[in-house]
Amino acid sequence: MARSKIALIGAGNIGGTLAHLAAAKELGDVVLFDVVEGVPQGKALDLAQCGPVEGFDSALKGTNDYADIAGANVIIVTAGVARKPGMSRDDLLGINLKVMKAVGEGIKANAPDAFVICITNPLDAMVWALREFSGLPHNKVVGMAGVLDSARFRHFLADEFKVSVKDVTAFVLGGHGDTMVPVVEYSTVAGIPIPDLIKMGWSTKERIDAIVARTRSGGGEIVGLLKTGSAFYAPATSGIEMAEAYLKDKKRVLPCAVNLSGEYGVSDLYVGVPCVIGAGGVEKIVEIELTAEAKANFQVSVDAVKELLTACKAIDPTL
Ligand code: TXD
Repeated sequence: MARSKIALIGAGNIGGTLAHLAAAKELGDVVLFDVVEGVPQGKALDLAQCGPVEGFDSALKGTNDYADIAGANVIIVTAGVARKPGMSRDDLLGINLKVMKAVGEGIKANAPDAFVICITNPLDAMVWALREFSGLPHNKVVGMAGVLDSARFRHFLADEFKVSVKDVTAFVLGGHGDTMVPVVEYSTVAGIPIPDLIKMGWSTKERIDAIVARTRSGGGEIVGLLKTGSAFYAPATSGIEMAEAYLKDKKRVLPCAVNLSGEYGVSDLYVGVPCVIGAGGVEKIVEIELTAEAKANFQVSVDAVKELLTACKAIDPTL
């Protein structure tokens, strides 16, 4: 059977890490695309030279030509500009919208059958715009944010409870970052919901609230430390988890930015909710009954995404 092909649009910090992870896990052959000449070629060659040491046979190619993404099974998009300190995700809107147009057209012309994962910020607006520009079916275009936000939440919770990260599950909804909605009632340690753990004296409501706040600003905390860019290891590994779910038809239940058509009372908007990812792309959207508090927070998130889409439409009237 032929190997799968994974095209990575954007060969920056996340793109390079994605390429390494995809090759090391032998998910398929990797094409690294960027508009900057030399960078994708250099990174691909450097990473290919990891092969003999790490023992992978995935082929890696760097390119500046969209024709090279033809036949890709999965495309992960990180192209654009990353946040600098003091810059909000929304400042990125104008610049990255133009990038999504170029990328969407490149995908439409060369790899319309791919499963597309968008990572570029502001995520919920960019994945929507990328879907519009590419014209692909909604179930084949998703955004990565929830896997990362819940990984951050799980890391902090495992640290708080002094248990393995493996036993911590987290349920998050809504937009990326500031407006994400962690649902503590559905977040557990080995099936025990957080409110029960608080009753058991494992933590306090105040400490959990502080963890929620730290998770929401988790991206900003890293930007503040790095100063020259934003997080890339955990965002890349989160994108790979989604790609793997599709390529291996794993039917993983993952929080992803997906297009809603009436679920949670929302239509024609990409926002983060749990969904089943398998060979059919987004195979099912998981709709749970929310507490009044979660519902109100989710609405804040939805309104923030709507505002971004209005801004996108003002910048590009073809949308
Ligand atoms: O959870 C999430 N979704 C995120 C999102 C978590 C962390 C970072 N997130 C966002 O991902 C971040 O705000 C950025 O918008 C993207 C990519 O972050 P990365 O850290 O990889 O940024 P880099 O290193 O600046 O890489 C971006 C690359 C760079 O090599 C540019 O030359 C290239 O994108 N670029 C393009 N490639 C292709 N086509 C076009 N038009 C283009 N423009 C720039």
